[in-house]
Amino acid sequence: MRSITLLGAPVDSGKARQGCLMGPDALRVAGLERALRDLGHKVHDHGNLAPSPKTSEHAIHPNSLLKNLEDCANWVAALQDAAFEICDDTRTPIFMGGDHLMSAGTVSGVANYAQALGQEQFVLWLDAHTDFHTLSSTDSGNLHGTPVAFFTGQDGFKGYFPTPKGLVKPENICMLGIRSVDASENANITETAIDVHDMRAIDEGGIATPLRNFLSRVRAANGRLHLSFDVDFLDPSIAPAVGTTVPGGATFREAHLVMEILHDSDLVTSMDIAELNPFLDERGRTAKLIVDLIASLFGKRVMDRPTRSF
Ligand code: 5AB
Ligand code: MN
Ligand code: MN
Ligand code: MN
Repeated sequence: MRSITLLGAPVDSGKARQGCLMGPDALRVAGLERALRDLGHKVHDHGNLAPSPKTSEHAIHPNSLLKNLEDCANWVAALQDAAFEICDDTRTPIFMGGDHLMSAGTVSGVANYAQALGQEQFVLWLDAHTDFHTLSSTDSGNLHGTPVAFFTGQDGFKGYFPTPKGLVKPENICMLGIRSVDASENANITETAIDVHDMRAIDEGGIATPLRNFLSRVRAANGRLHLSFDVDFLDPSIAPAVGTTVPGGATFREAHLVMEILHDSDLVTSMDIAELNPFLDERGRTAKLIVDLIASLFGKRVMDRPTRSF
């Protein structure tokens, strides 16, 4: 049994297309709290967070394409403090997004907490995209494409975004599901030790092996593990409620398998659900699938026995 805290992060500033602000409520309506309680967990919903108040002055960035820079910075400020505050050894926070800009705040916040405990922070990044743009490299100006660069401490955020209070080492990050990487992101990310598994690799070798290898590293380091789940990790045929659909994503079973293995590992200490845009959903099916995947992560299984013990 776990104590789970839900926190809504209705971030909608990280891109032009609106709708992710309804994400937390769609997850509530789809029965997230109920599904977790039915599995025997204690759940407390903290409602939705708001961004930090606007300040009268903010810096203008030379990249004129950047969208909603000040709003994004205010969200990151609020989320990194809220994530740090909500962290607790006995509770597992689920941050309900919101677009993926949210993770610049949630991950730096949980990493700050890990640092306070003297533990290493690890991140499992499930996404079609690497989200490794800096404020200068993005050519869409959509800041939901920047969180990983932010929380790994890449240059160029200083003076525009708040200073990250916690950082994650690139070698502590594993990405699965990747299938859309911009040229500049590709050039920058290959310079780092981030462990990127694209869909080509997953097609050939399966999704379980790289995940298990990563989890062994987390366990060996006695690390804390944050799961950042971008809904576009999933194939758009099963999860249409995202703005940035990319064909060739994770299947229903691949996604459940990831969650089941994570559950058996008992290593996940916090998670994000990002990019759910209920305005684009079909009768709530994406929100319901996400609730079902979270239920797998928290112990729902086909038969009442672990498939493989860790
Ligand atoms: B998401 C793209 N690389 O920078 C860009 O959905 C897409 O949080 C970013 O992963 C996608 O605009 C951000 C083309
Ligand atoms: Mn993303
Ligand atoms: Mn994505
Ligand atoms: Mn997206």
